[in-house]
Amino acid sequence: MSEVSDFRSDTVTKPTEKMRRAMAEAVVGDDVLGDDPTVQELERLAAALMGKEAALFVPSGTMGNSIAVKVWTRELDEVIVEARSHIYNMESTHMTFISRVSPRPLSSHRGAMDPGEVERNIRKPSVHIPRTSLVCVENTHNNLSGAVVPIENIKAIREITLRHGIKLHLDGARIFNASTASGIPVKEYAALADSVMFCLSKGLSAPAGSLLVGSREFIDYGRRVRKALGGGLRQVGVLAAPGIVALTEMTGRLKEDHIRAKNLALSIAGLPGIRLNPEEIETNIVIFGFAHPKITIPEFLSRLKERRVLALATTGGIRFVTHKDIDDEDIDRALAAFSEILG
Ligand code: TLP
Repeated sequence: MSEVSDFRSDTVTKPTEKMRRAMAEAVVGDDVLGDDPTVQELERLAAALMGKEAALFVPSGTMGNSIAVKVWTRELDEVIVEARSHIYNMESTHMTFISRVSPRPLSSHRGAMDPGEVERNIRKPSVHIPRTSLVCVENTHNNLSGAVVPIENIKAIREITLRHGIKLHLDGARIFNASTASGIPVKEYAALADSVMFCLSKGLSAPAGSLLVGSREFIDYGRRVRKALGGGLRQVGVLAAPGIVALTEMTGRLKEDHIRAKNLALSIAGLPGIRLNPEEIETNIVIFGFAHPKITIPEFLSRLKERRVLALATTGGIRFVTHKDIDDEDIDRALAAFSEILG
């Protein structure tokens, strides 16, 4: 157990010893000039894992999503997004800021948009209205407690995008969590999308970095967009090296995070003020509504903090995320804090 039990996000993990060694020993070159062998190795590995032609190493998930939207759209276009998605709510409006396109948010059942509604929202060509060029799906769905979007739903949406000649982008920041929970290989999810972004710096514990995968043509253009956004980095093999460790050694342990999140959810579900259905916790994110007669959300978070338990307020209430640096003793500390505060 660490000094502080940090449940704010799976982004808070520290690199493993092996990652730190890999960083120190990485063979590097200049990646903007295209000759960093460690970045190239990571990109080859990512493309192979996802069954795509090519991959691009980017500094963050937000940049990966921004590049995908920029490549797949033109000004005056519209993008169908899920209403609670990260790309729509938590990426500082890059759709309008960078790509100059408008998002069209649709509601969903736990991240799964109704395919019929997606189809009804694809615009008919007209000089008056935007052109729909892209649909974005998020799996797992962060703001909906890490829900796994069923593959059948993505297949149905894919069929519609193909029929209408528009693109499908998958925000797979936590696609390995989706795969762990569903037993469906990441390649099968990726096969349904024209592009996939996934993160090394979330459950997989690398210190930084995400990957964008897709066709060779998509990635070649995406590389130019990355440069224009200031995301071309030089001896970045030092960051790609822990990314390789993340992909080869860290995906297998995600199930431990899922078990801990479920146990936490089951233990707190009945406590006063907490609104949570533990059956809905499928991966490593526990979001619960909090409405207590005497304690506000900020007060609750600060009382948790006094007990060395960190969590975040979110639109749905309070968020706890399990990850590599949370062990059973951290869960016990959190549960003790819950019962002391809520009694
Ligand atoms: N999510 C972060 C915060 O922004 C909330 C977190 O702590 O969960 N897609 C999804 C589904 C994400 O959850 C995130 C990060 C991103 C994209 C963006 O990744 P980064 O933070 O690397 O830009």
